Amino acid sequence: MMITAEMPVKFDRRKHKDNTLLELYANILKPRMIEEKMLLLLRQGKVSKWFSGIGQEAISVGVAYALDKDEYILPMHRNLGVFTTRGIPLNRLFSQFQGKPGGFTQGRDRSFHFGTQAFKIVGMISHLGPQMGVADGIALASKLKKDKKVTVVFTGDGGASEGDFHESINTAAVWDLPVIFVIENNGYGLSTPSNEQFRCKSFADKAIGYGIEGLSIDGNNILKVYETVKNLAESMRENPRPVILECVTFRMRGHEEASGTKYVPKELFDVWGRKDPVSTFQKFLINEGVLTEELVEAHRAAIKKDIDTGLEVAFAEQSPRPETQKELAELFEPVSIADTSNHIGSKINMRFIDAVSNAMKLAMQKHSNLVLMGQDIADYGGVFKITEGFVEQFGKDRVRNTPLCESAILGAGFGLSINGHKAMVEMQFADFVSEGMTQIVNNFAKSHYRWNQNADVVVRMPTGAGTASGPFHSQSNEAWFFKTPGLKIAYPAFPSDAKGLLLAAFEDPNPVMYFEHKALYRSINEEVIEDYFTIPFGKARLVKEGNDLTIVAYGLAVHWALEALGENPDLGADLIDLRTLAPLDTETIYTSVKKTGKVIVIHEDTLTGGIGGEIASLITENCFNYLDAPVMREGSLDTPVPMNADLEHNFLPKERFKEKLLRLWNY
Ligand SMILES: Cc1ncc(C[n+]2csc(CCOP(=O)(O)OP(=O)(O)O)c2C)c(N)n1
Repeated sequence: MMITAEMPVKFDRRKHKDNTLLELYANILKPRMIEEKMLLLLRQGKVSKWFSGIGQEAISVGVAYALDKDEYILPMHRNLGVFTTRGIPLNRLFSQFQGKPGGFTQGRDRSFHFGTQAFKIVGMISHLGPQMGVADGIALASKLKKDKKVTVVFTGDGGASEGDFHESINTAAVWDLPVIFVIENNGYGLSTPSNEQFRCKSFADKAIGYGIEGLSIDGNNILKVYETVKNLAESMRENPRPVILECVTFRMRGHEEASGTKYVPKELFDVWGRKDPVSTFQKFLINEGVLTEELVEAHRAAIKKDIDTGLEVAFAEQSPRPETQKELAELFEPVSIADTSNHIGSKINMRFIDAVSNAMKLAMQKHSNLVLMGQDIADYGGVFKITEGFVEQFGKDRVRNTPLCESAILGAGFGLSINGHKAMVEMQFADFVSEGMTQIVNNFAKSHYRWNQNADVVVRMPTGAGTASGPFHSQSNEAWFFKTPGLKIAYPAFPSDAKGLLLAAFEDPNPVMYFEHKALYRSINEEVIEDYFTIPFGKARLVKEGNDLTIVAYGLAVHWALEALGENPDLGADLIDLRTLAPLDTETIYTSVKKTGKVIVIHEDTLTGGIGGEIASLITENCFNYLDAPVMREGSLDTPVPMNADLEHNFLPKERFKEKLLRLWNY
């Protein structure tokens, strides 16, 4: 049945006990009263920004009340009722709103942008839609653990236009994940009315396209929301599957308080005002004899006291004192990984690709909670055959073919991590990571700093040119991530390093971008320790030693440098293979430059904005007095990667590097 504005809110008591009804009432009254207080504080300049959920409380409260307390909820910016119904102490919420240390983000993020494992809430990032892929991962973890839990994620009718909506529901459908996708259809996305946002009559209709169940209910009727979610959850715990639940409601205030409501026809406020979820429920309960005017007053007085006490505590709190060291230290979860690369044990000859595959196999054996995800990685073994045979050994639950949904799958990696797993996401080609940038640079990279939640995800990135594959299968994009605080980046050049660094990446609870150059996969090999070993991040390798100059390189460029030095046997150079770009081993670079006085940085990435610029700048600032020549760098042409092999060769910096190297030597 289509829910329309004209339909009155019709409650049906069914068999609900008085106590349940009264608890629901107390729970829906609380966010309303908090919001009324916040609007007052906003006018007094004591709160900076407010996204109001007035008129929509039945959804937040009904959903949160229907779930078990240990089931994850991923709310949005109008879901105060989720936080209050989960029982978060108000002083902590108020501290959070004011950026005080007693909140959940130590002043690092605003209002509802926080999560808390203690209350099983995963707060939003501003980008809205990516939240839904994260819910997929949490639900996948539940399914793998067989803990019979459902996950609820919220989105608005505006957020539902984002690609993440499609990707995450599609993934949940294919994997039968127990996620309730709640769409709060409140008529507007900022100022954009529904008829400019979507064409469907009801969001429930979208479900058929995903092959799943979809329901549309009156979002202003708390009993309806509560019963629907309760019934769905009971059934989904036994029979895991996703469901779309549209809750039709209305946004009674502006997008946020400063933005006003001029664009909303006034009569809509009248119609929906009569359907107010708090007053209609209150009236119903009084008519049912469950609630009295006295009880209403008693509830109000108790909540008011709670609010006043909470505010007093929050206002009395000092603002966080900036401590630079602390800010930097809390970007990552602390970790210490041993260097066991000197491990004495048998070695076998491995190509680069064998080393990557071998490391993944050992990591899967060591970490029973590690889940591999990627396109075609299961029975097919991946396009490079790195996971060939993995399904037989580890099963399809842990070696998962994914639909073509980079963003949802990266989000799912984060969700798995939130719910106790480790994840590896393979980009089929590093180029395709652009489809999932938000998850990496906004979710993975920022969550530990924001609310102390690590993203235990390794993103494998088959990268680079040299295979005449053209602009979309050849790019170097490590610099996209290098400039984002909160990510670690490995980029090995040799099979041993590939293995030791990948195993370290899986031990590290922080997000790691792991670049593996496709042209190295089958072109180089060496003796590699057969057993498990790790190489800690942030330690470069001196591949060659000499006094004339320093070459700083990583990935395929290390091999170009070796080739150039082979052609010039009289040139004595320190060749530094960075091995990891973040953290960057500046100490090894500076020590060498101070010795040689001349340095060139070479990378395959295009020159402008490449990592070489940053390294050159660091060297200039820190080694200026030791330099006998300008700091030089070389990279690919500032164009897309061309397909034709001759054009590609010209694009790549190898020949220009060789010339520049000699110029520097003779400087
Ligand atoms: C990716 C992205 N684009 C734009 C915005 C700006 N923005 C914030 S909320 C919003 C409207 C969201 O509408 P809806 O999902 O319906 O939720 P509602 O605010 O109505 O609850 C917009 C456009 C954003 N936060 N993220």
